[in-house]
Amino acid sequence: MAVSLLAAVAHAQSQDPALRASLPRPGEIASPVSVPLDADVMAALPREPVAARVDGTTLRCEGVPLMALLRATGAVPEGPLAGAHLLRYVLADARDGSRALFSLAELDPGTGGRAAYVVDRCDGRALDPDTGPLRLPVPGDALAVRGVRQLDAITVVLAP
Ligand SMILES: Nc1nc2c(c(=O)[nH]1)N[C@H]1C(S)=C(S)[C@@H](COP(=O)(O)O)O[C@H]1N2
Ligand SMILES: [Mo]
Repeated sequence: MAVSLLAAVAHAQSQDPALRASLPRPGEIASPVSVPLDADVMAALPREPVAARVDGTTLRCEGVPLMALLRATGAVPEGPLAGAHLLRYVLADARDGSRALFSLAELDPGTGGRAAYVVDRCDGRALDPDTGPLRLPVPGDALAVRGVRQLDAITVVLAP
């Protein structure tokens, strides 16, 4: 009885970073982590509508929340982030060499809560080859400078 209770508590603590006796340290976190962006991965995640302003016009897009993608691919653990996870950042690279950066703390609903999305459709159609096939709108940003078109790679890096 006591043993199974202890096991249950240990299991719960291992699932919830806020309850861990020691927070994740840099040495325990892989870096860099490359996040797969193939259609199979995208298709397995719940899709959401996204309205993003770009230079005065509003794009009506649909796709998957970046945080859900990061969690589903194992790049980021479930639950509120803590410890060295808050020292990690997400790099988004485009085919034209454009790049954008987001801290995990900025994206995590438990801290900054800034939503970013990986979308493959806007205004009712697949993105054209110059813009897509994937784009990364960030509706809360005042300017669309991080709204990377031609999204090519997502990498999660632990700050040195
Ligand atoms: N790959 C890539 N994405 C990019 C940029 C860029 O130069 N390259 N410019 C950004 C800026 S500054 C703006 S305002 C918007 C413009 O998006 P639009 O071409 O759909 O109008 O794309 C953003 N995403
Ligand atoms: Mo811009």
